[in-house]
Amino acid sequence: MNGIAVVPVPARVEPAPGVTFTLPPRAVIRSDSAAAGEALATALRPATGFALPVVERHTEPDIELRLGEPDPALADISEAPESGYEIVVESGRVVVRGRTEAGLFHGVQTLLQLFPSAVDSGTVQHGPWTVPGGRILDAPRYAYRGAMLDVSRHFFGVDALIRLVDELSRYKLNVLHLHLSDDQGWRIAVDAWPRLATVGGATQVGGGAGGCYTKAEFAALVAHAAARHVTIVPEIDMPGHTNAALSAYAQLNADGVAPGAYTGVDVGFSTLAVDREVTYDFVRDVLAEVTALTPGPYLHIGGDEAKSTSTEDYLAFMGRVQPMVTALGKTVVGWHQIGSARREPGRIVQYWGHEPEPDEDLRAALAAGDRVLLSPADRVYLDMKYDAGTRIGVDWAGHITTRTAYDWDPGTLLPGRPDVIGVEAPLWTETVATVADIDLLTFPRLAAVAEVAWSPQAARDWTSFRSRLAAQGPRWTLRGIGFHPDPEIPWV
Ligand code: TNX
Repeated sequence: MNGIAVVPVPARVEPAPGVTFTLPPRAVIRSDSAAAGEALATALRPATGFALPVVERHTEPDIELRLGEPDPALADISEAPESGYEIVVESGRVVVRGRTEAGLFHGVQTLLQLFPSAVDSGTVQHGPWTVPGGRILDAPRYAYRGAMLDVSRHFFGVDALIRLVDELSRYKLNVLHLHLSDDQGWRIAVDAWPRLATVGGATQVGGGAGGCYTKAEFAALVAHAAARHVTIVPEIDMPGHTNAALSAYAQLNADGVAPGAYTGVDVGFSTLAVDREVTYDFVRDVLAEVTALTPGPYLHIGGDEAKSTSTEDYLAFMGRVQPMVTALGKTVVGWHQIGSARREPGRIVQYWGHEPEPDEDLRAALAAGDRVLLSPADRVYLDMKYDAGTRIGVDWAGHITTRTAYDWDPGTLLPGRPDVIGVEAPLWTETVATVADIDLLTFPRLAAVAEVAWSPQAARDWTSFRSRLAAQGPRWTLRGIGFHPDPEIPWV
């Protein structure tokens, strides 16, 4: 296991020099979890061409996935040992142990990366399918490890989201936050307010067709993600960034007049009518229907760049809306601008600044003891260009190379030791119109963010990361991911 190319780097790796496991054509997988067993077999079958039956009982399985107590040393590695796993590779067999289904699933992802990269091919390849011997003990640094996709500025169908979820789960990311509403488009069907879908979802940046997820489509996405231990976090951005809703329902506007659709890229010009009671009926209905679609603990209410809402109105609005989220049994998440609004116990503020000094809203959040999700714009904003030559993207927070996205410590980013729950990399889509565009800006930087969020700070360094990342290149190519060939990485 010396020099294994796993991303994110495991907390502890103990190589057994000279030992190798080779997957035999008649290999049997015995698993305590049908889901984890199938995840492994489904990933291995196309390239190996082996049948790889998954069974509950077997006296001499080749690969064994066990639910139960892994090494207690996991508790020394991580504050979230329940999502951890142990892998032992001997010459005759491989055993993966996890205390939970999630832990076992993460172990399976590591095991897949221990096989030669040809294992990611969709067609039968030559083996031998060998795995280096040794032991891995691993668990996450942070419980929340995410990416965000803005499906409002440009709409992406469920297929594109499923493909993204699959990639997230390969790198042990466990949240996909969807920015479901903004000025340019409303993207989730709401039965009580049907014009959100038909009018609010009708277009996008540049004037193209737009779109809106039906409840059935969204439920299919949530189920696909749950099977990969990925939570969908829905965001309804309010009270600004709301032109799509305002264009669908005149009564949500202060002057009672619906504006036209918006297909540009400006921000800060729209606001819900904060002193109309119907606004709160609307918000309550929307949040209830979105809650019913998402089993996860979080509901994101946006709250950024409300430049057309007075401070007084903003505070009043957030003062009423946050308790609605709590009443629905969800944890409030908002961009860090909600920091100066009335504090809902346990809420999470998502930090997206890039200044050395915290701004007023963030200071208020930190002083109040809010939990913090880190999305520093100059580190993990996937819509920033890599360099001046990147064909899409923006640069208001600077250029972000893979190294910039990698070389920072979430533990020391903000002053005063706030309660950091994790890291999330947002992809805003003003300039992102196709799946190829998503790929270009997301890979390889997403893998860097995954390691920042998963691996202990002491286990990671740039030199090791760049060579391990290089080995992901052929895997992405085999999986049809068009990554940016960052010149700092020695791609193989
Ligand atoms: C700021 S980040 C925004 C988004 C834009 C993004 C473009 C945040 C909470 N708001 O509305 O899409 O910049 O980079």
